[in-house]
Amino acid sequence: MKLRGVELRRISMPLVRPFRTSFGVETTRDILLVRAETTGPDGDAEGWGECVAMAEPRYSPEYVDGAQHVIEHFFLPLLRATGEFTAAGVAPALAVFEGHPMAKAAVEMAVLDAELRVAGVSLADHLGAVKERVPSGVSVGITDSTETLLAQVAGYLDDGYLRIKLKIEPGTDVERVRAVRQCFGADLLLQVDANAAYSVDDADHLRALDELDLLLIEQPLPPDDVAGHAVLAAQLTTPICLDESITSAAIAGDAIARGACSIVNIKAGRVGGYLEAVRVHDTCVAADVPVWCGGMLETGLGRAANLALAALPGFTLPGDTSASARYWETDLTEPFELGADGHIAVPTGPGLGVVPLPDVLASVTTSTTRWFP
Ligand code: NPQ
Ligand code: MG
Repeated sequence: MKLRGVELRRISMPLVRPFRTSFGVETTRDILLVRAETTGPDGDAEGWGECVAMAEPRYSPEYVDGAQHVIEHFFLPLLRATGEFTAAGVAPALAVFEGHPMAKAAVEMAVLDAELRVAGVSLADHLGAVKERVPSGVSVGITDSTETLLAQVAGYLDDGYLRIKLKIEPGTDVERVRAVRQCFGADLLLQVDANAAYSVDDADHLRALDELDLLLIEQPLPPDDVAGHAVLAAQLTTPICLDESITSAAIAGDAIARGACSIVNIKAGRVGGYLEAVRVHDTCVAADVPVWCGGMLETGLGRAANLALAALPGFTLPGDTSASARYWETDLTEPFELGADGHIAVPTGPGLGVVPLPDVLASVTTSTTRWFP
């Protein structure tokens, strides 16, 4: 196929409640959408991509203005010069540029959506999904008090979420997690995410989490500290799961081989796209390492794609693939809802299987940049 044109659209979406992590608080998502208009022997199409980069470079070095800039000034000119290409060819073509996985992932997602719409194939089928519904977990932000945390967890369990993930930071960590465990009992599927807030010197402190029977502790140490995670893993009985550290299938294989993690969180944006995310999955499955699908507070577009990914066979733990209402009063697409069994249906239509609702899209758009012709 060839690109006919591209629209880069920025939208502003208020969260239903502020989301606080060890690295900061977010109340409104400023999101970059990519709409790719393609043409090929089987017809014209358009596809949507969502860039998961945050407004500020805190979770990773990427940020939304930077992502838009690198797409406009480097990625799209290169793809235009390439002429004919396929969705599978996007990542190899863009590999001449270092880094910027979230920006690359957004472009690949848009092109892949267009390609699959022409082919009449769902993203789930294309990626190798084996499930029609996936179990849903929820990520709970850091709160001002233990009481507020317990009330929020109770609300999410009431909604039907099957697994709770608590964001943690030094100072309140063990006490808050213990309170949740005591309040909701031994059967609650519970895990924590530190977003790199600790150092390997905190091993003795983090060992207090071992008696709380957690599914995993996610990314306790900085992204580059694979060696530190291996040291920590040897000192804790709680399994270590890596998020920020895992930037490719090769790095996932390396982290596993070094004993740095026994579970992997997969986010397509962090690894440069859904096609690389499948390769991360395959690497983990080959090493007998369970995976689950992370989340980046996506709109219904990214949510649809995450559900497709989470339906692959190696995703044996509930993901952060929450319902639209966890984050949005009004989602950009038809909302994803949690079934009575705590599962969400994987979209079945061609491509992502969803599109932005025109009225919602118009009302949240803050800028639109058209790219050639
Ligand atoms: C994580 N997500 O697993 C991330 C981090 C995260 C669902 O816990 C705005 C946009 C705020 C993306 C805060 C979840 C965010 C964000 C946290 C991602 O580490
Ligand atoms: Mg995380």
